[in-house]
Amino acid sequence: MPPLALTEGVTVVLGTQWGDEGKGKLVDILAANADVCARCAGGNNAGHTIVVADGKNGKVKYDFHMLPSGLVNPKCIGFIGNGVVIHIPSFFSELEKLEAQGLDCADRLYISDRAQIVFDFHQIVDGLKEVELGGSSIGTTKKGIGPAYSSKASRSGLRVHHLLANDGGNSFADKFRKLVEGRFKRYGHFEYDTEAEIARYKVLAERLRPYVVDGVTWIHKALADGKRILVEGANALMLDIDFGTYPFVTSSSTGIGGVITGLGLPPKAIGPVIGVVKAYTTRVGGGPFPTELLDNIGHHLQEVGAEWGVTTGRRRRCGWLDLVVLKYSCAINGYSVLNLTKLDVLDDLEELKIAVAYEVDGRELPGFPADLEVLERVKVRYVTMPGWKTSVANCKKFEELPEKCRAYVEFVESELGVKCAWIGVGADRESMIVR
Ligand code: 2SA
Ligand code: GDP
Ligand code: MG
Repeated sequence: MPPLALTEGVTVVLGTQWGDEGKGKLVDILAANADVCARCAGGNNAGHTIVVADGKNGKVKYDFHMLPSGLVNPKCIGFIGNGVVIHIPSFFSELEKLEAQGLDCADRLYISDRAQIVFDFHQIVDGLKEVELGGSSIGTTKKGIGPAYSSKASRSGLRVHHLLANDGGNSFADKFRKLVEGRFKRYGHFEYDTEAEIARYKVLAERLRPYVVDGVTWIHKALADGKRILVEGANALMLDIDFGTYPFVTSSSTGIGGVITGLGLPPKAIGPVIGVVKAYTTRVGGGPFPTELLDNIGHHLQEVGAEWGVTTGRRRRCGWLDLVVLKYSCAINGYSVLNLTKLDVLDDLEELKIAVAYEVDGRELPGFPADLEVLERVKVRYVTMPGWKTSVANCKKFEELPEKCRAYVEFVESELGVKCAWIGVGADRESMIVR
């Protein structure tokens, strides 16, 4: 596949580590050749920043949370699949903010009728659960993601089609009251005006109606019409509900499985799967992080990489690149190619370490362990490589990168057995080496 020419069918972009690898930027670049950009999982916990030239020697920065980042491209249609949990007021405020920045996208956005709704009470419960967990809290974004997926899994959640039922909102109101009542029983009577919410959602339903489609029919028509569909993963594999560092994970399937269930696509429809790898590692929120750097180097990566959460503004924890994580991620998601990002952030470092194995009691582990108690005890084995100590920001071709920098990239490629087809050397759209 020539790296920038999307073929007809489905191309997938997924996060390989703990998120914020720069998926949004790649999605934006690929969306220039996509007809549809789809979200399949997560909600407005995600944060994707895109930086583009404004045509007047300046830059515009767009932040996406629930809407697909491909919308920056005026011809690309946005689709929110059934696997997404949608907080409707936030959907409209995100849309309004983008429109205020001059991005007209309201008339090219569709939402699956099977998507689950996140309500304000889910967000309240998210906060209450975190308080209950005390010192072992997850560090969620408090966007109600976990509680909304809990409602879904316990079969009491409300979906978009429930909100739009043709009975004057009566069946929605009944189900909604039961759902809230259940939360009161579990968490005590928190401040929440159920009847006022029902009235608010009656109005929101009519605002939302024009965007809603039968999601399965819609995506299959797009496929049958030969459209190029780009799927934008949210969060990343190490935050996956099954494969991540459970319970320090989000509540959706963030890997390739979530693409299939979150859009209603058969496996045979899936084309290239692109893994986005940050040249070091970051994680936001609680949970284990074997290569975390709590010293000056960690601080340097945080500052130079501007590692702040796009949704919550929280400081992201930083550490060395971890090939144990990446091999695990490659095995599960089966990446066809990789996009290595933020290589420029490593420019000034004297030397660089890359984790190549985990050992417990002197024995190498065969893979990434499921048990966090084991993970807490691992001794990380590193290889050390010399830094290149020069800026790569203006490099346009792989050959222009300093030799030591190329050696870093080639080591990652040879260990993972997957090519880095794109290499990010800056936040702008143009700062991307294509091989
Ligand atoms: P949640 O809110 O239930 O999904 O949180 C559960 C864990 O998942 C992590 N998580 C994230 N990690 C990285 N980036 C995310 N998006 C934002 C961003 C995060 C932000 O792009 O910067 O602004 O803080 C994201 N969303 C969820 C979360 O930290 C918990 O560890
Ligand atoms: P996502 O959640 O994977 O889409 O990533 P985020 O947008 O949350 O975080 C990635 C951040 O890094 C954003 O602020 C991007 O603008 C920025 N970024 C992306 N690629 C590069 C790169 O190659 N170099 C630098 N310096 N910044 C980048
Ligand atoms: Mg992000």
